[in-house]
Amino acid sequence: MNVPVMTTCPSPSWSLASRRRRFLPAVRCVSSVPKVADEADLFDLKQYMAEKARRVDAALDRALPLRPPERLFAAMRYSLLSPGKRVRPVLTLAACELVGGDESAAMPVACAAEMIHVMSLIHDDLPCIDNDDVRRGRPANHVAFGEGFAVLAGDALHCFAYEHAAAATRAPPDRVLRAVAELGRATGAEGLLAGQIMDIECEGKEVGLEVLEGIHLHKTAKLMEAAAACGVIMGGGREEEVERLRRYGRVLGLLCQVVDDIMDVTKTTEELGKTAGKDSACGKTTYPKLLGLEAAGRVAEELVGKAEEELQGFDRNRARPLRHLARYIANLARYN
Ligand code: GRG
Repeated sequence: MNVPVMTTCPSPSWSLASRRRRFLPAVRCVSSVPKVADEADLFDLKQYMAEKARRVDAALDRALPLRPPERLFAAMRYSLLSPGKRVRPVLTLAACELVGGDESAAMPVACAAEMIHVMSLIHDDLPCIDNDDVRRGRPANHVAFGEGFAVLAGDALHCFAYEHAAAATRAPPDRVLRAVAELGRATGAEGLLAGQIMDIECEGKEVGLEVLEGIHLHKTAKLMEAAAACGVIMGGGREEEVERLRRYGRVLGLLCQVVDDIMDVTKTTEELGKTAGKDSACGKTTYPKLLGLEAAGRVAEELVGKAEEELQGFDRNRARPLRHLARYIANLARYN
């Protein structure tokens, strides 16, 4: 399928997009229906996710008890403990276990990844950014606590993420230092923030597939890459394994976004827990808008295949959760 690459996006999109090309070939749309999960590889991913998410929730709750200044901590806890899928922390835990590490070694860093993610959701919903009133099925943080508190709760969560990763981890200090650096790089001006800037700069413009992919690789995939890489680091994995999981996280991040775009069209606000149809209402470029719903679905399937490729060579049993996680995300429409 020929996808027209239309206009460019102002700096820094092109330089970042071309840098990205070295790591991940542009998504191709395939006309064939890709393979389904191996029938013999049955695994209850839903139960695995629920169990891991339950442990992450408990760890987050312990990490951030209510204390003075109470309204600030209440605002932080409101969003942090709201019902999210916990994809990033589960990614960290599963990647740690993939290389033979223990869940406890990775839990504080896993929680830090979720804290950073939640901070970005709070800030993203603000009237000055994406202006959304609903998040995870509840009033957004600024609706519940006011704009000032939402900004500060996001900032406080962001700081606490690094504090918690550094102070609560019982693992060799070199691993902790590396993980903290990974998270910082993924979040900052060449990571998540760059993606948000690109998004703002492209608002109201027609963009092509390459620019769209550049936005998502930064806005969504960078933190997933870091979450997966951090799991391997905390589990004491080899360098090559860190890089493989980084690539897996990158593909998973893109997959999340393609699925998110599809669900924005196909799901209701109640099903999504956030405003449905917002992308098209705001004139945002999305995968379904550029490719059509069916081809966007095929892109998602192709990304599942790429994620599975990155797991080849690892212990098959230990790789199971991650193998199924990609398919779980592609199937989210059914799970919701
Ligand atoms: C202040 C450093 C700093 C960053 C903020 C606002 C912003 C910059 C970035 C926006 C990032 C953003 C909201 C990206 C979208 C990521 C995404 C796919 C969110 C949905 O993730 P899910 O599906 O949601 O994992 P749950 O609710 O399940 O966690």
